[in-house]
Amino acid sequence: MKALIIVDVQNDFCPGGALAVENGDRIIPVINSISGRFDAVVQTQDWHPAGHSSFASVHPGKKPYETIEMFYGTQVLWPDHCIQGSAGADFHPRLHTPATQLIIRKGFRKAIDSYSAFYENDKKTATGLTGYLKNLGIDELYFCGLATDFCVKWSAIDGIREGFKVYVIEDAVEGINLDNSVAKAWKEMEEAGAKRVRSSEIL
Ligand code: VGL
Ligand code: ZN
Repeated sequence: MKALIIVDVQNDFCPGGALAVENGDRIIPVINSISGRFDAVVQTQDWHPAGHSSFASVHPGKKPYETIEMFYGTQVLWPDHCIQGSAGADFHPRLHTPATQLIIRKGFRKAIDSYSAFYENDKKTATGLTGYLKNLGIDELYFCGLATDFCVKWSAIDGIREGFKVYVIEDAVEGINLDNSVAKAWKEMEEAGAKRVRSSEIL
């Protein structure tokens, strides 16, 4: 059984948003055209409290896209984005969501960022998504959404670690691309065992 995991298709990651991914909204009609073809559809929602530790604004002297060492490793610092309850945290209005069964919110603990749909960035604190999918008998995951080089990549690699067969839909993802990170992300995902597919190959 197949699940579609729609990662962070939120206003702040789309053009005009606080952490806009170039052409981030281009993928929305592609996702809308396939979301009815899965046994389950899950969305993730980046959901930060104000003053979250991943925001450059809370680290004196730091600017967005610089990095900092956190207790769990190196963290890229971001502009303030996807603040709980804000319009920027809402799903993009053109994303059709009737097939969505479950919304996994992440990044709501102030001291730790969370890119993956499965684990926070400490790689220990689970979201519960593995249990949900396994209980439904899902064994194949198809990833789409934003951003290729952060939340999609971490989710896809964790999906493989959790024992699923993982596909990443290349025309239904877009990346932030810091220092060639989109090309690096594809390499890491494919080396981990993810398969790159196009939306037209999904029946
Ligand atoms: C994301 C940076 C910060 C993402 C979320 O959805 O890829 N990137 N928060
Ligand atoms: Zn975030």
